[in-house]
Amino acid sequence: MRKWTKERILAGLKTGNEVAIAKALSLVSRDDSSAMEFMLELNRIIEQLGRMSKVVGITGAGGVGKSSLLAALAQRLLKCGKRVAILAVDPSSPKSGGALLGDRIRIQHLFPNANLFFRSFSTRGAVGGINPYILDAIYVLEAAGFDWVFVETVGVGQDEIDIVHVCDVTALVIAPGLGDDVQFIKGGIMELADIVVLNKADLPTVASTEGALLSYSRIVENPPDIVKVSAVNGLGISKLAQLLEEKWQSLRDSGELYSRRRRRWKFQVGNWSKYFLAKRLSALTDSDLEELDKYPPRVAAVKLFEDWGCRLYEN
Ligand SMILES: Nc1nc2c(ncn2[C@@H]2O[C@H](COP(=O)(O)OP(=O)(O)O)[C@@H](O)[C@H]2O)c(=O)[nH]1
Ligand SMILES: [Mg+2]
Repeated sequence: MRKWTKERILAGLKTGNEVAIAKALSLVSRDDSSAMEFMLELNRIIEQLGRMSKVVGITGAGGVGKSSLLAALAQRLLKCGKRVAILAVDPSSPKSGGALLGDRIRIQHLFPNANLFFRSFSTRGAVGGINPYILDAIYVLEAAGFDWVFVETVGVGQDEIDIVHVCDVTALVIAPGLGDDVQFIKGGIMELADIVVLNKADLPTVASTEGALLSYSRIVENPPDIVKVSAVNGLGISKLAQLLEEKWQSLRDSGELYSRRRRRWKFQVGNWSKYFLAKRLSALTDSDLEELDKYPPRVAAVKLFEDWGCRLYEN
């Protein structure tokens, strides 16, 4: 068997080879300088081949049907000849332990399919909601030429907000029977989402959730588009696909896509910086700190930064 050299991985990525994608993902997840060189190669591919994926965040409470919806949506897009990648983010809390399994199971029937890629990520080790490696995974998938990259996150606190900084377009999924007020108002995501997807429209109880949603959207300054779907019977799925496409195109045409991507870049730089700082701090030993323990904590912290060659105050 031929060895998967860096050159072979890059060549495979250009053609969307599945093994090459998996190898590239494990390469970028290495916490060393080889990952950085590889990121630069990815950047070159993205620029040379003019690759740009439509990156869509799918968020919402556990059980609203995000994974089922993504399976239906992926099926629809694959039928139109599109290449689709799904990244499922697992908040790795014991409470939502089943979420990951559900994510994979709901997409399983669409495999094998060379145009579909699925990977789950843990948020463990992340500083703030989004694991920085997920950001690099999006890079890999973009270089691999996927038309659509979906990022599914279970809405737990900060994740919901952070997803907005990671994706081009964000859709909030809600469903009847999960406590309407909580779903709409929590964390202000309703104001941040581009599209609100009301799933499980096949259930009779959808009417009251729809009513609550409409009256809530009237009091929001920039109300999102609302689309009613059913992941189980397919109602509204093609309309949702169309809406996502239109939303993305209109963001690109207005230039907003580029400002969002700029914000995303800045967010990612910040996220990585926090990661590196946390890593460096946790590597400090008691003897490293010995010299500093005569100072009050804030002064000690400033001195620590000075030791690292970073002056926080002018004088
Ligand atoms: N009736 C109905 N049930 C659905 C629909 N979509 C998902 N479900 C069910 O809702 C449950 C949670 O779905 P899942 O996709 O795992 O939700 P997630 O946690 O948001 O990813 C499962 O039992 C699904 O079968 C739908 O459109 N209608
Ligand atoms: Mg799920």
